[in-house]
Amino acid sequence: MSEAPAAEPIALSPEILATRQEFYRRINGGHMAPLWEVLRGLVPLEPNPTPKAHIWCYDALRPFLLEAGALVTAEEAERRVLVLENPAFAGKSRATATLYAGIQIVLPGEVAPAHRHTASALRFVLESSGGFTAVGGERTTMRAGDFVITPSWAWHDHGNESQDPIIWMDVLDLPMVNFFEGGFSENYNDISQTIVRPEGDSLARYGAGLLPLESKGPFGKTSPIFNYPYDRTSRALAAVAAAGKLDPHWAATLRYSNPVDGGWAMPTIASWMTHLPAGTATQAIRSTDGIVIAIAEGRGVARVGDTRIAFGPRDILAIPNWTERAFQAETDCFLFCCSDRAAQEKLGLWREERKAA
Ligand code: 1HN
Repeated sequence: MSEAPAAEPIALSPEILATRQEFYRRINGGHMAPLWEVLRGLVPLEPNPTPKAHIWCYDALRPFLLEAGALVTAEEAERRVLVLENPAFAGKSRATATLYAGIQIVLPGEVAPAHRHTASALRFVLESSGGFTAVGGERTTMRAGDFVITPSWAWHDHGNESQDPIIWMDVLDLPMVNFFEGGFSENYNDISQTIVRPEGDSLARYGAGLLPLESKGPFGKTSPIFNYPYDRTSRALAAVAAAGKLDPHWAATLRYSNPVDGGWAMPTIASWMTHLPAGTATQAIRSTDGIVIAIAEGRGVARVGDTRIAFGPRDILAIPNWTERAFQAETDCFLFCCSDRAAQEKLGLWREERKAA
């Protein structure tokens, strides 16, 4: 990227500087400030990302999650989650500049009580032998690798009637919602919501390449499919990769789409899955969105800016906006990815730059 030549700094006398400082002090008393002192920070030549590239290794994180399971019940905690805090945002509950991420555990027999909020949530299931979530009156069993959506303002509660803990990654658009100060939330009048449709109803109506004649979904701007099962996703991607040429920057990638309008599955958060067959690699690319990746399967190495990061199954990666990323797969890799691209595209902000080999 070519940089505009910086304006020559003008040498100013101490008298002029003092006069200006004194002026700034006086206008500051009237709650005003000189734009010319802050202009470059407000309008950078290009993004200067705040988040750091980071990996949360599942093997290191999992014992803490089980420890939390012994310390507090899901019901008492409301949501028993370890928040994944980007090192650049300590105490701010952010994995990237715009996305919250956490790891949630529901133990056998537990319920995470029903509530709803304006923030949209997604779940990517890391470990399960059959816990469930209920969304808008329908239950879905959550299996490892499933991508599950909780639309804005939809009632949702989680439960686990299996013999083993269920563990998943939550990603919410909370930093965006809270930037707009558009946060509302409400508790349901019972621990679990009333179920009004049989399991699988949404997938049958909206997820079979067919649509009801009246094809407006029940969830407004969010996809009416609220569980995109991993068996379908991984089979589709394996077929795409087997069919031939991989994209140099994206390998085999398919995005999760809203069947009603063909757009992203969620209004603010874009989501896709990338498959790199064993031994393949992608070339560097950067884009203005900040990305959270959960490794569904496989081992490999990510390069994020100048950092090399070895990853394995169920690890979580934060990729800062406008930072080069490239991946090498040692074994067959399936990467679940989500970012603020959906929101950025609506605002006309999203850009990408693909590096030549
Ligand atoms: C929430 O409602 C869930 O429903 C998980 O599982 C994480 C983090 C912040 C605010 C609400 C859930 C959350 C959350």
